[in-house]
Amino acid sequence: MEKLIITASICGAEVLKSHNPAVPYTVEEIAREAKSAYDAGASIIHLHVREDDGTPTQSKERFKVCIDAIKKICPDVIIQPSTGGAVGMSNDERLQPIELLPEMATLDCGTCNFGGDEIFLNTENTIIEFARRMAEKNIKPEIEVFDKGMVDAAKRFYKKGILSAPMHFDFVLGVNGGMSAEPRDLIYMAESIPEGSTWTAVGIGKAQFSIAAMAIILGGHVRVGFEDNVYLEKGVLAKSNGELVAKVVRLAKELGREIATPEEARQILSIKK
Ligand code: KMH
Ligand code: ZN
Repeated sequence: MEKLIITASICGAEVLKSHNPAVPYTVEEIAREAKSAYDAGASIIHLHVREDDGTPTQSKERFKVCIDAIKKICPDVIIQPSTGGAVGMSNDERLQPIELLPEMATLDCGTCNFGGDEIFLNTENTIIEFARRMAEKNIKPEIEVFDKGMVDAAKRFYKKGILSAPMHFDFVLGVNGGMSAEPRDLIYMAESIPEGSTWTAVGIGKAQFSIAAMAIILGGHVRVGFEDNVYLEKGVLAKSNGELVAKVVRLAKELGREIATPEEARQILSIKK
């Protein structure tokens, strides 16, 4: 089986220090968390950034400072900025980090209820605009899907030439308003994508490590991190993103998957620098 790519979602836009004091806000904290994940075996950092007080921002300047700080201590890691940002941000706000020409960025492929009155809005025109802007800049999209219909949307965009092969999907399972995180859900998603595509999976909250184990067995890749889950095990907060990544590395070892380096991840994902 292919080596396992581990993505660390170190920060997110919604999770707070009140959920786990190790959630990073400042540039130094973000760099520290990226390094802990990288040292533990992550080859991709899925990156959101914050103001020092924890407010989520998509500011190009803030992204640049954070990316530079991460690159200084993890020179070969793949940085994947979010273009999802936080609920309620405008498209222009959300797109700012792609101006920095990262190797990858997320492309959210549909709208999702996040609970209460919160709607993570991604109209078809938004998705098309984001996909085109990324393609112009040769940025590999990680197609984030919260539901099966979003996989079908990506396939339609591919047929229209808006997305190109090989596509790389991120199945985000267990989001409030999205698909659940049962074994059958992951199998259904993995069997729904076009041949030749790659995929990673993330289980939100308590589904983090069951989804990780299933992804390892099924030949997919894994995302873990504070954006998605702050616990190492029931009732025990993780002290760092590195602890979450290290747990995936242990699972992979037990299940016979080797861990991909950033360079190997680039090859697996067909990322051309
Ligand atoms: N924070 C969510 C509204 C992404 O990074 O592309 C969107 C999100 C998805 O996290
Ligand atoms: Zn994100």
